[in-house]
Amino acid sequence: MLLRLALGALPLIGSALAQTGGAYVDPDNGITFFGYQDPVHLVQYGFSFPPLVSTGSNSTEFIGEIVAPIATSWAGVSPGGAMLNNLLLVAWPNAGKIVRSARFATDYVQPTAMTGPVLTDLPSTKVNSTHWKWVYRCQNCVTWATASGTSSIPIGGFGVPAWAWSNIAVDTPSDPQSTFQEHTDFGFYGLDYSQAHVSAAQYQLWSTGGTGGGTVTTGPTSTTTTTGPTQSATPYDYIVVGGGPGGLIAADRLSEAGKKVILIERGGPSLGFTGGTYQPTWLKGTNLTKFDVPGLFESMFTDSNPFWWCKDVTVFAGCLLGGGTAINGALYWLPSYDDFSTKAGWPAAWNNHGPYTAKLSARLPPTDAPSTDGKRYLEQVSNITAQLLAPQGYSSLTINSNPDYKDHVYGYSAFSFLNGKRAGPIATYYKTAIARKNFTYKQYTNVLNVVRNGPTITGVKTNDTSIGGNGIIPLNPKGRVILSAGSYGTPRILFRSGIGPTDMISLVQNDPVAGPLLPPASQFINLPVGYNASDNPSINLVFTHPSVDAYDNWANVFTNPRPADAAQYIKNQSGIFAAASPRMNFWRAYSGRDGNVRYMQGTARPGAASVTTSYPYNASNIWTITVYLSTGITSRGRVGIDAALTARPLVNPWFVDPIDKEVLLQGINDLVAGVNNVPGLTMITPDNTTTITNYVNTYDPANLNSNHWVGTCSIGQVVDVNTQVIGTNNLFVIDASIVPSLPVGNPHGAIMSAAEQGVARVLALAGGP
Ligand code: 6FA
Ligand code: ABL
Repeated sequence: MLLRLALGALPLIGSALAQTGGAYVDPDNGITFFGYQDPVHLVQYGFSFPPLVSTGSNSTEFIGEIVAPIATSWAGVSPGGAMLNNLLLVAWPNAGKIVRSARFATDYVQPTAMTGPVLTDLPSTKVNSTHWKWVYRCQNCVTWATASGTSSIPIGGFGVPAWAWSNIAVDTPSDPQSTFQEHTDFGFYGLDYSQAHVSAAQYQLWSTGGTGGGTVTTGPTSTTTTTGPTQSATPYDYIVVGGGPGGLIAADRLSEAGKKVILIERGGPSLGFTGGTYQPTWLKGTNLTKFDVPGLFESMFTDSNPFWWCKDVTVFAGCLLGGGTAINGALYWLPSYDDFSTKAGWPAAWNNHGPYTAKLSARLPPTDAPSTDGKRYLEQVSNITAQLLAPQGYSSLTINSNPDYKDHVYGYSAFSFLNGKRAGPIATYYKTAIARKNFTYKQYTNVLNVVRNGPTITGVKTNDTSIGGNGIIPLNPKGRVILSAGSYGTPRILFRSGIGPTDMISLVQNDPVAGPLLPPASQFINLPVGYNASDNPSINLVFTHPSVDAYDNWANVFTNPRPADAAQYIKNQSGIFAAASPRMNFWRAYSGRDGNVRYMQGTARPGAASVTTSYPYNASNIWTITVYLSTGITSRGRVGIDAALTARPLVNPWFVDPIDKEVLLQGINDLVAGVNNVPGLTMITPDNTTTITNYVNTYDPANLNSNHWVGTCSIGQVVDVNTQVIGTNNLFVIDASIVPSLPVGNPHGAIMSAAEQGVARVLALAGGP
């Protein structure tokens, strides 16, 4: 029970602090707090003080709050910033109530009860299934006695409050003075306490239980991620599961049509305007998060705190508002005719994607010059790629102006960014949906299964048991559920609903939690969910060229960006940070010996994910071409779940058909044959100790993954022409999983066009709400 790792053991490191707090208004109680959200555990800590006075003595109290995801077993704060000789406030939930106390420690052992502070819980204190929240008034809390005199919160100046967190329950949860083990994590943030004061009238209102009227007037803003009050079991016309591109487009169009819609997303906010707060220090004071800034894309893979990845999917998948489009490279291609062709597996009725793609590009026009000043930056890689390709018969094109030309063409990388910021479906479709009164957005809520009576779905079961007591969100009569949980998430929900291959449903049956939620076996629906899975195999080739600025391999963009580039971006969202890493894309068609045409795609960017070479090389000149096999792939794999219900590939989809590999090898060999024609260009991975064939043959299969999974609920196999799950009356799928074959480019453009078409068909289908 010793608290060896102690807050006080660390020096106060004010100026060196990575994080600073700011003002925010808690939407639940309308109180202006000054504080911080710990980005790892997502706990919000806030304080609000009465006015500072220039004559006489200051008030000795404040209002505070701790808002914690339910995984937090206990959390505490030290407004003074150290563990020893300081006011410590700790809280945890127990039986639906908050248990809390003021503590004090004179050594790094269990802090004991502190006499002096008077704690009063304010009315917005609560516990629900996703969060607990302690909002309190702490009187006689600003100055306290210590062995050597007194100590205080520095309410007129800069302070470094500390927080402590644990996922290990306290020993006696009902006892406010319970002992507990040392915190499992702790941290500090900078807070200018001189700014953390509100008017006397506001303080009076809030400290006596009143709410509302809060404003943010000073300091950087942040928003709490608190969920609202407990939801009642309101029925909806449409329940959309998953806030990725498929779900956002579906939910927006359904709500636009006047339907009563709820969108349920398991993750939290992403872009600043959605409530996201995850920022590097250099963006403090702006409303821009890591997800907003295109130039932070490569840091998604190197962050020490990647809370956005779905932890129960074994490949990269984004579990936050926007799904993959909140964290992806945002390469954005308007679909080609082939992408929706019958040959690709689409029903003939889907071939004419034009009207739906037009709806998409009207909402979200692609750009190949995303910087707000219209200039292109860091273009050395584009120049060299052009020098490599032009002699091989490639022509330069604005790719999205000619979506059907994909043979021997290259062009600037195009993105789904707007105004120099990540946009995708979030800054467009979500933005319009959230403004509608008939649209409800529920975040941090995991849908476990659909609830059904044979072929008729009556609602969805969520992990939020505060809803109607059992977590079920019901449908209105004639209501419909749309699954948009992605190529891994949607199959898992189907398996857990008794829909899919027998072996997958058996795994669910064996699970002590999910098994009892299955319908009776007589109602199982056997469909090839998870089969026909496809992803582009991709191979990285790493080069050096003396003209290339590898941009420090993007290693410092989050923590320590080049100052001029950071300043330029903050000023007007222009410059290097206004684009993700890719600079150039190219395509070429090949005929395989089976008579099928397959396309190769290339993406060129500064930097490299890894270098394996026997050559000496200059790391500041490295750049990468990722070569993908695209349209025409014949290999397919299988996606499913394991006994832990973790979603994973069961059969890898790459190079199952040897002709896929032959064609990609041919493409790489052709590309590499031109390297010697470009002065100064050297390929370092692979180097001359291995052949291209050996390089490809020994490539780590995990690295072949290009994150473009489609097909696991393919149209015509799992869903019908209207995206309705075969054998059900009112269950639909609108996401990447219905796409039967990979489109020619990175897929989110084609997926969004498919979502536009899918939701139009659902709305047009008779029998709905
Ligand atoms: N596609 C492109 O076109 N261009 C790119 O540059 C590109 N890059 C990447 C990339 O760099 C990475 C790292 C990844 C992972 C993907 C990339 N993609 C790119 C692919 C593209 O993002 C995906 O194809 C696209 O986002 C798929 O869209 P879907 O709508 O089918 O699915 P998502 O996974 O995006 O969204 C599913 C949502 O459902 C998530 O928000 C998730 O949290 C939510 N969800 C899942 N299960 C749920 C449940 N049980 N309950 C509630 N919500 C759930
Ligand atoms: C995509 O479509 C791919 O899914 C991503 O894998 C790709 O990003 C982006 N677009 C941009 O081209 C790459 C990163 O550039 C690499 O640094 C990273 O190692 C890789 O994704 C991980 O799959």
